[in-house]
Amino acid sequence: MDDTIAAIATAYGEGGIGIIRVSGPDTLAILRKIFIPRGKIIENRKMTYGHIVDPENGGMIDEVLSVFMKSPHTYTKEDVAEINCHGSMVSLRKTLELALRNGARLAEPGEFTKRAFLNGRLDLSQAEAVIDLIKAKTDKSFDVAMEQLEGSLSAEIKKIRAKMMDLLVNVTVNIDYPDEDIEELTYESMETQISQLADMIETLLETADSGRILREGLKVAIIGKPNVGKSSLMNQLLKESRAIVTDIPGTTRDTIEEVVSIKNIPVTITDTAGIRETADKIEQIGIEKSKKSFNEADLIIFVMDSSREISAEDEEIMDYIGTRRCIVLMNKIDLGSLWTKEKIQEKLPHGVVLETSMLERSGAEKIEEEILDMVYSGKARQNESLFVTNARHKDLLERTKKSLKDAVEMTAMREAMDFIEVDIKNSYDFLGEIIGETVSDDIINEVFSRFCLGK
Ligand SMILES: Nc1nc2c(ncn2[C@@H]2O[C@H](COP(=O)(O)OP(=O)(O)OP(=O)(O)O)[C@@H](O)[C@H]2O)c(=O)[nH]1
Ligand SMILES: [Mg+2]
Repeated sequence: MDDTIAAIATAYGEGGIGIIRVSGPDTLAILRKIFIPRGKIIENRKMTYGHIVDPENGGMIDEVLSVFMKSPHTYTKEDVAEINCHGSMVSLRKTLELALRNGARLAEPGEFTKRAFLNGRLDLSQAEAVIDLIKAKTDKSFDVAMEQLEGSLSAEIKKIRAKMMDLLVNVTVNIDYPDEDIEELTYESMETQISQLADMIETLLETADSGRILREGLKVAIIGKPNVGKSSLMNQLLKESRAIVTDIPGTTRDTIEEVVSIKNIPVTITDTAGIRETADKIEQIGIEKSKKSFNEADLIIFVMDSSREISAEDEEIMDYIGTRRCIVLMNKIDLGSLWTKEKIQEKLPHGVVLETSMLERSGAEKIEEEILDMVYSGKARQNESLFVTNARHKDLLERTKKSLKDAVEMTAMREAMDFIEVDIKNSYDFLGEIIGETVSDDIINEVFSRFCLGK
């Protein structure tokens, strides 16, 4: 980290401005070489007007505003400069090249944030929140990432670890100095303490399913026979006329995927080709794709035409759904119903059955409510903002839980304290990995490789 890195920090493409970011010990020296301020001086933390000029030939590249920020109170805790160029890829590319020719190296993806982590400004879970923040698709996803960046998850993990450490110290003292005049640690007391720790981990884990969806989005596949109203539903959820709707069965032949925010949850909706036996080659391929979307979905919306008798195709689709999470829509309810909720519920006991009419635009609100309920199922509440969103964190919490469970069992069986101590120590280390205190370089590199350039 003794070198200086540079990158384009803004999104590629045209914009009002575009920013080149530089970080490292040579930042000021590089800035002095390539930037000529109007007032001749570059002051700390002061936005300065001037020009980017090639020192080799005096050629002017762009008219910019530039700021130099002295360490340690910067994003990376190093010296940082940000050059606000015109938002043209030509200017940005040339200014970056100039910085590179005058002492900087091109930053790797996520390297600025990695430096912030390695220099101790953020812990690992906070650094991971930065990428979630950038990629957040809805207000709620953004809030959850922001909360993590502010350190709410870290604080919780640190609190649990501190309790573990107290217990570990107590266990060690009892093992090593059993004759000293110290308070004896009973198995009963140990069991209570370890169970409390396990409960705290469990509470965090309960937020993980909702957390994952807030971060990655909920995948919903709309399936059903031809002509039942799948595309009409798609359009209603998107609030625009995206998919073609006609009264000809087999209108949708390819899958159509769109992302929409439903009650602040990022949802990827896929409208699919109606499933039926057909000799049409194009339709057959479409139906194969429908099945693929079906397999990948977190939630199935099975649409049926309630004004018609149950057909073999409906039966087949219901068998296919089995115990998957699903919402069944008795659509075209405006035409009357030949089906009853009970009949469907018999086939799909896990399903939530709703009556809808896409023609009369009734039912979409109920579907949205149902999606909301599913996402915040369990104990995770909608207005809570501490969620475990990250698969890496979830996995480490699972492992912590397992170790604590083993420890409780051994305590119950009155095993030697040394053995129990090992399990508590392991749990302590697993939690340490979440915040990056006990983590290998490989994992650090893996985490930051997911970032975009310039962050
Ligand atoms: N009466 C009535 N008609 C509906 C309703 N929903 C959809 N329709 C009509 O049913 C026909 C088929 O609708 P689509 O949305 O294209 O059905 P689909 O399931 O996407 O059909 P395919 O793409 O062929 O599989 C259209 O004429 C719609 O206007 C409803 O709730 N009531
Ligand atoms: Mg369709």
